[in-house]
Amino acid sequence: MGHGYRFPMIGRRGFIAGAAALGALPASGGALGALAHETDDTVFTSAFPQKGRMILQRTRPPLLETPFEVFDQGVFTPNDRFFVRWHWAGIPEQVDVASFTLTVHGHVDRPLTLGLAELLAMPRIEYAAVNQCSGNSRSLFTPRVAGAQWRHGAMGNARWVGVPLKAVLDRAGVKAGAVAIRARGLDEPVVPDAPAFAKSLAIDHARDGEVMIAFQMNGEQLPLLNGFPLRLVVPGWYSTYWVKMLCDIEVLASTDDQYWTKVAYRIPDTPHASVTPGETGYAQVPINRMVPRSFITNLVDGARVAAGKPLALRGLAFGGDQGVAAVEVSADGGATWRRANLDRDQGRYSFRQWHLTAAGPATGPVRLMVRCTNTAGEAQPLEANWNPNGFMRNVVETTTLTAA
Ligand SMILES: Nc1nc2c(c(=O)[nH]1)N[C@H]1C(S)=C(S)[C@@H](COP(=O)(O)O)O[C@H]1N2
Ligand SMILES: [Mo]
Repeated sequence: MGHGYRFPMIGRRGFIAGAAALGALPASGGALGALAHETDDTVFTSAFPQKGRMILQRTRPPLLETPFEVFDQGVFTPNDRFFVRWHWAGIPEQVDVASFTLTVHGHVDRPLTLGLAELLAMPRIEYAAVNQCSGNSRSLFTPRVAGAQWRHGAMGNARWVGVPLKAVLDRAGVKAGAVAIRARGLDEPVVPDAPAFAKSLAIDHARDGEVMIAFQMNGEQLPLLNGFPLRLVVPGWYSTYWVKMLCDIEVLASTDDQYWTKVAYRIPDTPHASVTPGETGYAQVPINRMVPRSFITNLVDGARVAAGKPLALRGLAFGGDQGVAAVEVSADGGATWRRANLDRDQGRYSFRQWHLTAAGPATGPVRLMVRCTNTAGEAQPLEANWNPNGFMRNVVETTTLTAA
């Protein structure tokens, strides 16, 4: 509290980045695409405001993926390499911080309109949390499914600072009988009569004291494309709920029947949200909490390593909506596992780095598997899940090397 956080890069005129690039064409790509997590036809771009070199998935609306090598560089994902995903292309190119407001209305005693200065004056909370798209790693689904063909880079970890959503709801006074809040941002559909992106959370979840209205990411203001000036952070839950450019919170007295909650982002109500391709008639529920995942980050598929020499491995893991209890590595297809060393604990919702020196591999192909178990005892499955939206991949990943 009282640290005098300001928006250092903006004045009264608001956001000042090369915002024209929002509509720009991708920079020429491919040239540096030699890392095995990216293929020869991967297109890179550095043309988006406040973003460094990213994998271009789509230009309008922008879908930018974090190149995998970034995950080997630290436990936090730098803001300028953090992935970007929007549903509609109607994204403001700048936001005027002096006139921006957040409105809280609906089933409340006192509808509110808060300016940024008022929010910045409220008591703050801070924690690290992974923001991961429901469709992260979708390109690995077999059979292939429609949607952005993300590799593993539709995720990132940041330290978030903001105010608890609960504190703002308390100021408005939630009335008895409220069942949910629905959040939306400044972005707008570009198709007539299409539904603006909005997501709802159950009222108890919204008031758990952890769900945050964030204004700081890794010690800086949010990049425009990550939701400047405010976004919801819903730790442990998929990022579809992490509404960016948050400007409107409606307290609902009945369940949300709008498209983005009622129809979109639903998963089969089955173990691992998994069904058989072609299967129909199964029950569905809104996507919700994340599940554990882990990655080797210092070696990618196709890397050559020295036979007979100890092999230094390191990577990232996260527990979903729980902390990381263990990370294990197998070099024999899952028959035996060795426990990795866990690096510093940055909190339950954060990435956790791990490292392990594996025995020198014999000459030939080496298949390394990595598995995370979270503090609730939930481990990554050995078999990949499948669903028609390509959501919630969390199978134990395998990295194939050649020892020579
Ligand atoms: N206002 C708004 N917020 C949004 C979205 C959107 O389209 N509009 N997309 C959601 C989805 S599906 C994802 S994956 C995350 C991506 O967050 P990021 O762009 O900061 O990485 O934003 C979420 N919040
Ligand atoms: Mo997403």
